[in-house]
Order: sequence, then C-alpha cells, then structure tokens
Amino acid sequence: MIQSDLDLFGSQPQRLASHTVLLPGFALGEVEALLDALRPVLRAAPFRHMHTPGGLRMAVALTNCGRLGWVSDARGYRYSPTDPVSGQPWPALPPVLLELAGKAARAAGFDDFVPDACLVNHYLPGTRLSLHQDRDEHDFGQPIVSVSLGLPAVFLLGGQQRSDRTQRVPLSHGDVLVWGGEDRLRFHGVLPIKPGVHPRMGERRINLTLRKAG
Ligand code: MD3
Ligand code: FE
Repeated sequence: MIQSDLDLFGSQPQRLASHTVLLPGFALGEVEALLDALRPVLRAAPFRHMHTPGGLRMAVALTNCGRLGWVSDARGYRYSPTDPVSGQPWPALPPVLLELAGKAARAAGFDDFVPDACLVNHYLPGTRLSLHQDRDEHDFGQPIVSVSLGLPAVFLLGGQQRSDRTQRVPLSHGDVLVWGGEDRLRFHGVLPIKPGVHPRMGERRINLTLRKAG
C-alpha cells in the first residue's frame, strides 16, 4: 500500500513510556514560522556556551526566550528573568511557539500547558548532552515539550536512576516529544550528533524545550 501524503507531516504518535509521547513530524508544517520567530530571539540573545557549577564548559550552546531562562554558572543551575550576557530580560516567547507547545501537549494528553520558558539548544556534529534530569523547574506536575530541528539525533531515555538502562530514540527534523507525569524526572541525554548537512538547517541541530519553569 502506498503511504498517505498525510505522512509527509508525520506518522502516528508513539508512546515511548507511560507519560512520554513522540509526535513524529508534528512541527513540520510550522518550521518556517518557527525559524522566522527564532531569528529576532537569536539576534537579541545569541547562543553562548555556559559553564557547569564545577567550571566545565558545556558542549551544547544555548539561549532562552520567555519570562524565565535557564542559566548555569559557578553559583549553580537556575532560571533567571534576565540574560546574564546582555543584562536584559530574555526575548519574549514567540506566539507560534506558545501555540505549538499547547497543541503538542494536548495531543499527548496534557491539557492547559502554558510554558513560561523556552530553552534553545544548539548542537554541531560531535556535540552531545550527557545523561541528566530536568529538575530546576518549580512544578514537576507540568510537562515539557521539545521540538527538534535540523540534523537528526539519538536521544537516550533512561529511568528514575542514573544507572537504569536507557532506550535509544531517533529524533528527526520536525519531531516533537512531550513528557510529563511519572516520566518527568527520567534521566535523559543526547548521543554525539553524526556529521551531516541538513537541507534546511545546514550542519546543526537546534532543540527547543518549552517548560513551565516558574
Ligand atoms: C526528558 N534537551 O535541554 S529534549 C534539555 O535534545 C534537554 O536538546 C535535549 O535534555 C535536547 O534539558 C533533549 C528531549 C527529551 C527526551 C527524553 C526525555 C527530554 C526528556 C525523557 C525524560 C525526560
Ligand atoms: Fe534535559
């Protein structure tokens, strides 16, 4: 049987764990609008490499938009209303991102998700993100929505303990992943990005994670 052309915009949701849903291609129809919205954000708050509290430079470059932004320095990890580079508030959360996050959360079974923070991660080939938990947010009852753009990645979905076995999940341009509930504190990470050139994004991967941080 030939594939429906609806599949150009993604296949069926895949439940990866009890409260973790992959929405393949969910953002594909809005990539250009997302990139248009990101351009002024990146102009006001360019990607930068932060340092861990232990003084290590992070391989992933990042920035934020929204009322709160995630920062890391010698004082620790936290959400801050201002960009430490510019001293200004982070750029506002673009409406197209807010709406996409709400739609994706609803499609995954989480109603009324209103994020106040978007962490934007930038990966070059070879960049990885080691296994960690997202625990700097105020309310772990709120889900997180992530949007993948550009080069494909393999993310590692672990368990509640760092030592738990991990499943490898391929993430492509336009995929959206939503996780919450009992999966909210699972360990997770990203394997080194394979060399390549994405036809729209070039030699990079950008991941947007929308959160209710405050
Ligand atoms: C969370 N970002 O910014 S998001 C982060 O692709 C972060 O840039 C990654 O982790 C990135 O904190 C991954 C996707 C993801 C996947 C599976 C998870 C996050 C998850 C499972 C449990 C909890
Ligand atoms: Fe994370």
